[in-house]
Formats: sequence, C-alpha cells, structure tokens
Amino acid sequence: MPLHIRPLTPALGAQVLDIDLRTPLSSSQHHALEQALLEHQVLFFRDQSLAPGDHARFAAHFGDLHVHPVYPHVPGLPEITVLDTQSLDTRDTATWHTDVTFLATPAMGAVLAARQLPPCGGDTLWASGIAAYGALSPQLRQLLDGLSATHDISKHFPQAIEGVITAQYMARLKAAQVQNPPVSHPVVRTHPVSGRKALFVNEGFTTRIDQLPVAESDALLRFLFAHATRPEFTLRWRWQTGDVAFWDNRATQHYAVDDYLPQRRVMHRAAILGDKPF
Ligand SMILES: O=C(O)CCC(=O)C(=O)O
Ligand SMILES: [Fe+2]
Repeated sequence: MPLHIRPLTPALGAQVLDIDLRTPLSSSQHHALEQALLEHQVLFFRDQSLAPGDHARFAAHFGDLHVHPVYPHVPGLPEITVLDTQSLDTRDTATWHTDVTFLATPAMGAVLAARQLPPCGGDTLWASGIAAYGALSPQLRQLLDGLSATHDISKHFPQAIEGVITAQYMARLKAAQVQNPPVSHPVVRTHPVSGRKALFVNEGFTTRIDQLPVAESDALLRFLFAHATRPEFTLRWRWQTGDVAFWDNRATQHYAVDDYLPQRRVMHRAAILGDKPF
C-alpha cells in the first residue's frame, strides 16, 4: 500500500498516515519513507506507542545508531536516549540547534517518541535550512558558500550545569568536552542524497565563522540564526502521547519549547549516524 502523506507547511513537515512503525518496514515502505524524508525533512506519525526495542529497530532501518555522550539512556539500550525532565535538565534543548554538530560526522537524522507529556505546552519546532538558504539573496548565498564555521559542544550544554543535575551527568559532560574538541563544518551544506543546499549553522553549537574577524562573524551569525528560524521556514508540532517524529538532521534544526515545568515530560530519542558535511 503506498504511504499516505499529508504535508504540513510549504517549507517542511508532513504527517504519515496508515503505518505501524512496530512492524518491520517492507522495502517499498522503507524507500517511500526515505523519499518523504528528503522532500519534507521532518515526518510525524501519530498513535505509535513504540516500546524502546521497536523504536531502536525502526530507527536502525536508516543506519547505525548513535550513543549520545552526555544524555542518559534506557537501561540496557544505550541507543535510546531518555529526555526526562524529572531526572535531567533538558533546558539546553530550548535553543535552536541541529543535533550533535559538535561531531565531525553529525547524526543524519533522529527519531523522537513522546512517552509522557504535560497537560499542555512542550511543543517542538523544526526549521528548514533548505528554505532558509533558498530565501537568501544570490549575493549572500555566494559569500556563504565559501565559508566554514566552528561548532563547539561547550556552547550548548553549560546552561544545564546550573540546573538540578547529577554527578554522573557532569562527569559525562566533562568527558564529552575533552573527547570532542571544536570542529568546522561548511556554513552551507550540500545534502548528500538530494544535492539540495541547506544553511548549516545553529545557535546551539556554532561559535564562529572561521574566515571572518570576530565582530563580523558575530554579526553575520546573529543574522543567520534569526533568518534560519523565521516563522516561514518553521513548523510547530503539538505532541500527543504515542507520537513519533523523524527528522533529517542534515537539513533542519529544532527547538523544544520550555514552557511546562514543573510538569513532567518524557521523550525517547534514537539518533542515526551521519557522514561528514560538505
Ligand atoms: O524534547 C524535544 O522535543 C526535542 C529534544 C531534542 O532536542 C532532541 O531530541 O534532539
Ligand atoms: Fe535536539
């Protein structure tokens, strides 16, 4: 049966209907989901209630899974990261970011499942780097095409240090900072599959445009962070328990809205290994 796909905005996002992610994908479903991900950049599935094992199995259709260096995971399943506001300060995700761009090979995508939600609030927004890049003037695109930028794990996580966090978390963060010195990526990334160009700087991790003096880099990054997250290039997803989102981390960034504490919110995430941006 062909997938039933309902686009959500012109820039990005689509809901996929009539699919059960707990059953192994057929090769035609697999191919259709890959195509839909390329086109819409973030896909949503309602009413899935994926157990952690199902979750890991679904995500592994698209590549090997990444084990996050800082966040905790489901016992016995290191590939399933747990973002639980009761045991973790997740406020660092309330910053526009692309996941793990502090790695030389950031994740190609991620699958996020809503396990427990506050009565209201806790939405997540995504933004399309393809739409953002396409809306720039040819002159600015030409300038950006030749630039690279530094991404640094230490920019993203420090605010979490002020919260209620455990000694284990701090130890993992310190080790991750030592193991992941800053890396450079192109400011404009060419999608390795679709060939489309996407703006690839994010406020969470990007600290500096390498070829520019600090003042120019700061000003240009400030503009690019604001431009990349204009409402026209974003969508906002209102979660229901059992929802699953699958995003292309090569072409998007996201922001988890931090408006519901002290209510509890629990999300599970699997990230899929990616390749070196070019
Ligand atoms: O909790 C969310 O909605 C998203 C958190 C996040 O940034 C992620 O899972 O990568
Ligand atoms: Fe994230």
